[in-house]
Amino acid sequence: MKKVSYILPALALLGLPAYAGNTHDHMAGMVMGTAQAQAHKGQGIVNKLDVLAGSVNLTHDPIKSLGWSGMTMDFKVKNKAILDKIKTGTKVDFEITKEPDGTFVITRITPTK
Ligand SMILES: [Cu+2]
Repeated sequence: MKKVSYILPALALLGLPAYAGNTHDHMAGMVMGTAQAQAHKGQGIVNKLDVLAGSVNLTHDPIKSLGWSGMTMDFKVKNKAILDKIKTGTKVDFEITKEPDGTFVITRITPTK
């Protein structure tokens, strides 16, 4: 059984570069598992904004409830109207929930006070 303990960390390391692009693929989501609409709170800076497409690129801080480290990534928003008061370069508080397809969408986003 000793070999297993060597192999698993090695696989984890090999897997990391594949996910480093712009998505967390979710072990963490599976562990959290239950509630489909659980909101996870995060903070970040808005790098890019596409109101028409309903997408926003954020550099977010670690999100503890998901076990995510901080990173830069794209999110879709649940409702485009919530981007009305958001501008590029703004520090924001946001909430994301997991969709049935496994992606995370922003359900709330507001400038950090
Ligand atoms: Cu991320």
